[in-house]
Amino acid sequence: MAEDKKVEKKKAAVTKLDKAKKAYDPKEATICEATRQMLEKSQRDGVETAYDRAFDMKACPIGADSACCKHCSMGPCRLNAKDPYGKVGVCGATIDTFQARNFARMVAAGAAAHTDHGMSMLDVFREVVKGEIKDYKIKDPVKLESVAQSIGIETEDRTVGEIAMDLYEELERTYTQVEGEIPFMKRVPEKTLETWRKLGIVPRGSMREIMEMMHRTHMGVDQHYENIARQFSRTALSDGWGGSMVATEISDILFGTPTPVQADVNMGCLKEDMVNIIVHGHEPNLFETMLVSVNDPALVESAKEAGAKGINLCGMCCSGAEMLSRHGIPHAGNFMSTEPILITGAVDAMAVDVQCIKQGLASVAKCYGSYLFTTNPRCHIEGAEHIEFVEHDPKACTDEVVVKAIARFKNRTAKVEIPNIKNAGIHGFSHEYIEYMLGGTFRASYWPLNDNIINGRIRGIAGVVGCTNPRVKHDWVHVEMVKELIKNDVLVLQTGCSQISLAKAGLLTPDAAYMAGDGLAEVCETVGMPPVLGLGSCVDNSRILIAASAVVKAGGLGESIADLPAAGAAPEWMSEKAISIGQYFVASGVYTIFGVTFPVTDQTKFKNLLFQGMEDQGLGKWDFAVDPYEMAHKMIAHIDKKRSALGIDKARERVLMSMDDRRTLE
Ligand code: MSK
Repeated sequence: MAEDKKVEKKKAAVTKLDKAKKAYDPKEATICEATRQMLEKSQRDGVETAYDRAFDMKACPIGADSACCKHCSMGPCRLNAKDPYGKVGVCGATIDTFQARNFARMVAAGAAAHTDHGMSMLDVFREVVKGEIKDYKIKDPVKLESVAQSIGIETEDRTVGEIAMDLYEELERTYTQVEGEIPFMKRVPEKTLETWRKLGIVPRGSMREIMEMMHRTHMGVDQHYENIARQFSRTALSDGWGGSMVATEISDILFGTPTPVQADVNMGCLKEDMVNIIVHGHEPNLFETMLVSVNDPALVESAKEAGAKGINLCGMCCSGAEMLSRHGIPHAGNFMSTEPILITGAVDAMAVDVQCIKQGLASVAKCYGSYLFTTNPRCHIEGAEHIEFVEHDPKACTDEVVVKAIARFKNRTAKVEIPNIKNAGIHGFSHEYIEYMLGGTFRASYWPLNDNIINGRIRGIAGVVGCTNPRVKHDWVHVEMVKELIKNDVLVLQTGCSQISLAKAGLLTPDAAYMAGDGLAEVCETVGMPPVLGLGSCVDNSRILIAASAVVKAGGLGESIADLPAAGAAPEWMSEKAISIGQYFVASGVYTIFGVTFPVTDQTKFKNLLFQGMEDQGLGKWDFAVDPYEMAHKMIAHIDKKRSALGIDKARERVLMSMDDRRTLE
């Protein structure tokens, strides 16, 4: 008992800020005004956040270079990044083996997170189709048909139920297939697939790929960095073209394919006089049911009886991005704002499911008397209350969260301070909507996009995605890099926390076209679209892959994804999922640049493989820079290199010919 008390005392010490210590400057930590305001308040209140911890604790330099190995108890071993080939591990493993194995395990963990998410969605879909889950239904039968057709399932004269069951059985192979190619390989451009077949990296089911990846990186198994790299490419592809793609497509079928919707982002979405509930995480089921609960007349009445004007529901991180895209639900902030929002004192309950949930939320929530509820059996947090979310009776969980949030509202003691900042924007672009927006209902096509790339109005396409990270100025790298890209006529597609960074900076509105170069601005003004298109959550990077395939198939820009004038970036990444995403972009043929830090040792064969060798094999390649302008210009240089290879490096204006002109031609 005395021991328990000691532990509790220690815990309190680490969550309460030592005001005597030199603190970081919130103005230097973020460009998000709302987050800054809350960080200043956290310092006044003596509450510690990830910003304090990042300031206090330097990243481990050996780990940052990926120069350590703890795969067995003969070690852990560490090598010298300054002299990478001067030493080997106790077993004889070289620096290249160290790095390749570490990188591979990051890919495996990231891929596992996305594919497990996708598999959960598929489980829900199966139970809906069988009639066992009644709270959800197939909301988008048109998408159901088109996904089924894309992988060769017969749809004519068949019921929705029949198509759906076939689709379930087929997509289950995305996870369980022991040999042969997974279903969505049918969507990959032929030449890209040919390259993968030649390299032996066409993915089987993700369970097999991830299992093999973990086996190969066990002590004493695969000790050739090139062979390990082939398997981590295959594992990453089983995520992007497998697990993540299933998550996106099934979520669209069940909950609706996003179409553009105007919505607000930022902490000003909280309302002092209402019961505020935040949903944070990744799987849309919890949030979809929470939406039902907060609109339940009995619960709304109960909130009013407690003195509130009603119940206010907001999203954060990728759960938030899903609901922002599908329903226009306000989004309160990205990953590095999840602790700061609790400092408002206005959050009555935060319900979380999986991924990117900081353990530190529990102590910050406790400081302000807010509830933090975990809901998923895979994610419990010490100090948070767990209310299990069960899809067969989903409202039981969400109703309980609402009831407790109402009780907290009634007994709020924390002083409330909500930053009065909201930013409107247009969200909810899908690859289907991009096709419709550019081509129209009767001639939906990617050709107008390709035509504008060929004629040079649009220089190229960039996918800017990923997290935020306290090791760099929050939101700043995303925003500056994207501004530089659009200024240079690069159309930007976004997902995840990056999309929210740009939405807060006002770039997800058609008006932002004024910041774009003349060519891109002309296209945006003609179509009425923003120069930055938000495609949803981090699993929705699969939408970018599908769009890239559609661009190849529309013609005129080469035969494989590697031929496209396109680039990818995660300027403030932090998670293993980001590494898996980066690797499936690279393996798909995309030049991909990361910021913050990159887990390799310089001047090693492994780094060279990632940064050049993969491109030589017909894939894309990795790159790294910290400065946002340098990152943007590296991407632009790659786009220009591809334009030149395609012979479209000189802008070609489309000439409208009169009959006289035509006669002259003849
Ligand atoms: S939530 S993985 S911080 S994008 Fe998808 Fe944001 Fe990165 Fe998590």
